[in-house]
Amino acid sequence: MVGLLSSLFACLTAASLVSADGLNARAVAAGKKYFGTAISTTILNDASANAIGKNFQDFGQYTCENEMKFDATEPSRGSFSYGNADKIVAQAQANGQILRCHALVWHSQVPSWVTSGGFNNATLISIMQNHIANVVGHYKGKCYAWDVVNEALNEDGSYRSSGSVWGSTIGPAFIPIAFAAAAAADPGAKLYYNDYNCDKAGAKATGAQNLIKMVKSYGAPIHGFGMQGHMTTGQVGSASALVSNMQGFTALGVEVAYTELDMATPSSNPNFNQQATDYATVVSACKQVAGCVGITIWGFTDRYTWISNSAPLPWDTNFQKKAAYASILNAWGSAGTGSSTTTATMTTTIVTSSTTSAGPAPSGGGGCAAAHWAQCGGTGYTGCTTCASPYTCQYSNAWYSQCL
Ligand code: 9MR
Repeated sequence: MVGLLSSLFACLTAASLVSADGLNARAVAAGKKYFGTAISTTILNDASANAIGKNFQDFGQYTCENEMKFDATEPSRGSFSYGNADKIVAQAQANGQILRCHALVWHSQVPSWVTSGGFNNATLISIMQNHIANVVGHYKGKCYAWDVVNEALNEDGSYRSSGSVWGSTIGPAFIPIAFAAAAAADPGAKLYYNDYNCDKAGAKATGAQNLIKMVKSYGAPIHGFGMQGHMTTGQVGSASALVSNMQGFTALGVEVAYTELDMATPSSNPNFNQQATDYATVVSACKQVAGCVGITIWGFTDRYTWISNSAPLPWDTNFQKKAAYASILNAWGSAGTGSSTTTATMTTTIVTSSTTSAGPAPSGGGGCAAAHWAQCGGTGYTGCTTCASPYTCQYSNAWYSQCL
């Protein structure tokens, strides 16, 4: 009888551990903040897809695929529209998922009233600042991070001008102006520059590092670099190349994240085993870099990928897990016995993280002073917890306190 009961107990224990396992649970067990996904109105309206997207064990973080972009949030001048994004934010908050908010200033998905308005430099700056103040203000306290500026570089690392109303009208100065505006609207959000083809060292990654230095030289805060990670199966190469590239950014004092990871392979002739290997390489690289805070995949099912004729995601078009799922899981490492506790704690802290009032005292090293705007506390943070005079360390959310 005792043997039967202990077997039953062992089964129940195993079952509860299994149910608490998943891509996000493993990422958190490996010391990361999240494993997440882009989510869209299309997903929310598809019950089968949404059931997968709502699973916190797999996805601890959401990025709106299109719903927070300029054309969605300010379709006509001064008229703001948040309905679709708000639905995604509400689902994230109900499930305890962190939000990466995307994207404030981008040359694409800008409404024609901006691109064809013939605005001069000063007017376009004020339009940009007003947009940022409104959108960031609307989501204040809810976004772990904002992609403030997206894809401002050419492939050779120079600043994009052609095809960008911002670059061609204002010049590269729009970038620090945008970061300063975002900081003013939500001092607690991590402010990111986000771009593609910056996964390995090269001209564009160097350009992104120069951009980060440039923003800092203007006195504006920048906290993170988003490597979008739109990759191609069979062309990812070694984890060590990805690691050393990330270290080039973290050496500048910013965190990094893979913000839009997918692994293209033709749906007519896919190589899912290589794809699984390549996903694992990216996970392994992020795992090796303390400043890599998490990974977001750009959707999770091949049914709704943005890439035509491709099967780049870990779930197939019928919502079945592909080889990539297990390889990502394994690359994070074992779930550990603490995984269910860890995720439950995260849920609680996320839901209550919208306050900007005084919160728990940040923990970390003493005997040093963080500069104005710098981080001074938060989960996993180990740097200075006091601020240079006259600034004080102000709690923003569970992951972030800042010298203000
Ligand atoms: O996935 C997005 C797709 O639905 C849109 O049609 C497209 C418009 O340009 O944007 C896609 O998302 C992009 C992201 O916002 C920025 N990096 C590149 C992504 C893929 O194009």
